[in-house]
Amino acid sequence: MPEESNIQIPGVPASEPAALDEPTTPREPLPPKPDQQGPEAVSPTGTPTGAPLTARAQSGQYLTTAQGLRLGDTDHSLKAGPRGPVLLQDHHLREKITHFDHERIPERVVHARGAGAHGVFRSYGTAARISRAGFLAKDVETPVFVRFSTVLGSRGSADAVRDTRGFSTKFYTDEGTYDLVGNNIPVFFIQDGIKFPDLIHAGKPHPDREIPQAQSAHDTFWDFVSLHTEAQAHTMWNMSDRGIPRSLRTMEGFGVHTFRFVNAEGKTTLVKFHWKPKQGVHSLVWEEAQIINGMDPDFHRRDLADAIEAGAFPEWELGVQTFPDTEDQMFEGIDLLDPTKFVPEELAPVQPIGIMTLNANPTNYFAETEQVAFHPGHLVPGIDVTNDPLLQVRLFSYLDTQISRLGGPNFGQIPINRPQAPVNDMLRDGMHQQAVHGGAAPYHPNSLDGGCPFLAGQDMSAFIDVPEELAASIKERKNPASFSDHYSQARLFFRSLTPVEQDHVIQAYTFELGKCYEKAIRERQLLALANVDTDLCAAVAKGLGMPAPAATEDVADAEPSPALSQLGKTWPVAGRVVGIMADQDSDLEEVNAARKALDALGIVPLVIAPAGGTLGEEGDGGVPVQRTYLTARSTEFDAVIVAGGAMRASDATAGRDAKAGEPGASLDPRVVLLLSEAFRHAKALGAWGEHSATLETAGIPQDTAGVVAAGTAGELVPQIAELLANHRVWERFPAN
Ligand code: HDE
Repeated sequence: MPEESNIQIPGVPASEPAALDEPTTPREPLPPKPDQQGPEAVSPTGTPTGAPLTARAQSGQYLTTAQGLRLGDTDHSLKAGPRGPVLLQDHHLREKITHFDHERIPERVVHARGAGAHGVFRSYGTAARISRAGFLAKDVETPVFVRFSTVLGSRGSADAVRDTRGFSTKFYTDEGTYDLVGNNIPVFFIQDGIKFPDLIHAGKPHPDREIPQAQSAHDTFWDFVSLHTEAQAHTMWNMSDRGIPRSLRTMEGFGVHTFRFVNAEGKTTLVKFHWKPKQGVHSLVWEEAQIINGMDPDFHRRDLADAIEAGAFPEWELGVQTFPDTEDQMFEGIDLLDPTKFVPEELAPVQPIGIMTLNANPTNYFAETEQVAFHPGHLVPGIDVTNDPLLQVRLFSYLDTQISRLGGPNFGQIPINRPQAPVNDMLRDGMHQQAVHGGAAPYHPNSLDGGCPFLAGQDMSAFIDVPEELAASIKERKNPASFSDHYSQARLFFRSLTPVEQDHVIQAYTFELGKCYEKAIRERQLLALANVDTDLCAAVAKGLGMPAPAATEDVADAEPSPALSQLGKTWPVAGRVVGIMADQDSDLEEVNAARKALDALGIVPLVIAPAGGTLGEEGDGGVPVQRTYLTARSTEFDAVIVAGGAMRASDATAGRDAKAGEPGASLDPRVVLLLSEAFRHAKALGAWGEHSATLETAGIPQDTAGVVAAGTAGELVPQIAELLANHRVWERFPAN
């Protein structure tokens, strides 16, 4: 090595310091700078895995490129002079824009709009006799991630549309991930998966103008369901209140298909899954839903996240209906392999097997709710599929769709999709491979890697396909004869509803068909309704101004199933929202007493006042305002209490000096709107003391069901809570 180790630069005297020192002996790499550490390692449930943690995103000291290069400027592109063109050599600009250009991934072809949450499932052990699934043993706690969704709308569409809701649960069990990918409606539109593209093409917006968004009220949808009559049962559920849930927290969930439980002895039982919300099963009314979609398109998503953030963790009990795994797989005349049929609870009770609590919001929507990949074929030992032809096609579709949606076959390595059981597969390489697999022999059998990994037996928790004897048959494109009844369950559902709920169904069909331009489609759907129920058909036909056709099919009657009605029960009131309308004339002590009394019941009190800030002095005696006349709309509240004195319209409104209830008094039109909407939507309304006069002035009749006048806030709140337990004051509906 020359004595002078400085690099020589032509034209530069050797005595000048060299630009660089070439290291001659290896040295330890520099410790990473705080802002250069990798992203935080989290388990699929969002909890840190114990791997070295870094500070949260955006909190590192210096901004860097994706390669860890510290940046001195990210606000100006590199230009040839301040007014000159931008230079291609600006590597930071190119990285920043290129990454941005690719931030979006394809949305789901169906169920694009969703909301997710983390939680835990605790099993009761009641299913242990019929399933050997480890997570169903007594008192086992399994982390879960749930994604609720609408079906038809795009990712940016509104929440409260009339549609089926998806209810997908990922159980991160010790024996591998189990996905229960269900809906809030127990029957489906089609019996064979080959029809799914037809169904979805008909339901999605028209291909020419791409309207309407997230709705079934259009010609192509009703064209399909009226021609394809096996869809009538599911459509009937959509037209009922189930199509517009009040909250994701107040929805039931169903596995839809019949699945198979396998116990330790290999004995099989057929099961249908049910999620029963502890919060009750509640819906919106249609006018409310339409208002919400404009006022707050994120209504369901916000409600779920707010409840979890507030610690009001929603819970669902998981239950199963069980059926003997007989050769014909029929139960009480119902083909258990027909996904357009459900089994009434009166014939097969739902038996609870565990409880799920959602207790954490996602940290990052994209990483978790968007990238989560469900698949009905993600099974664990003890749970298997059946030959339901819809389920069989799903087993292909869900894996397939993730490859284009998540960009390759390694989507299982995305944090939210990572199993919490050890993974020891022989899948290799592919787009977005994250693992650095060691070893030489990713094949089986091998001798080079010691023969590893080995195959497990049933006693080592292996998934063993249930041996199933198949009847000798011919290969053909045909349905079994037992699939041919398309109307009896639509009839059973409609006739099991209370008159109020039936009225909603009539209104919904009339609305949806009223939006169809083609007369032939309306006529054909009326014909289908005639086969379901002649009164229903006549009422819808009347609304459409069309003649009611006669039934063409001889449809079997079934015993109504009262369990299908959402009415007539009482439910916990915790988590419901009550608006308290107050103003400068309110008795603030009473307002605070009402807030406290509601809070003690777990009800969320929101004070609505003319302007934001605080009523009275900030501090103990003051009342913080959560909503103003401008930001409030009746749809946010399950009940409304009037606690204000005047609530007069501002400027230039006649009678502004008169007290409410006095001649000449006039209320702010937004107050009138809020109260009259709440009244029309059958919500409980109340006032104490002289404030009843405000209700009167708003046109709310006093001695009406669900309109409560009390002496004090303390007397009023329990009465409002009692009404809330029924969800709405149904005897007042409709109130037009
Ligand atoms: Fe799905 N369905 N589906 N589906 N489905 C998808 O998978 C499909 C069906 C359901 O939150 C897709 O990952 C076919 C029934 C839910 O990520 C896709 C058929 C039920 C979700 C797909 C059905 C469902 C999906 C789109 C007929 C209720 C949202 C993106 C054979 C039991 C999952 C994706 C989530 C999503 C296909 C029928 C529920 C394309 C072919 C029946 C809750 O794979």
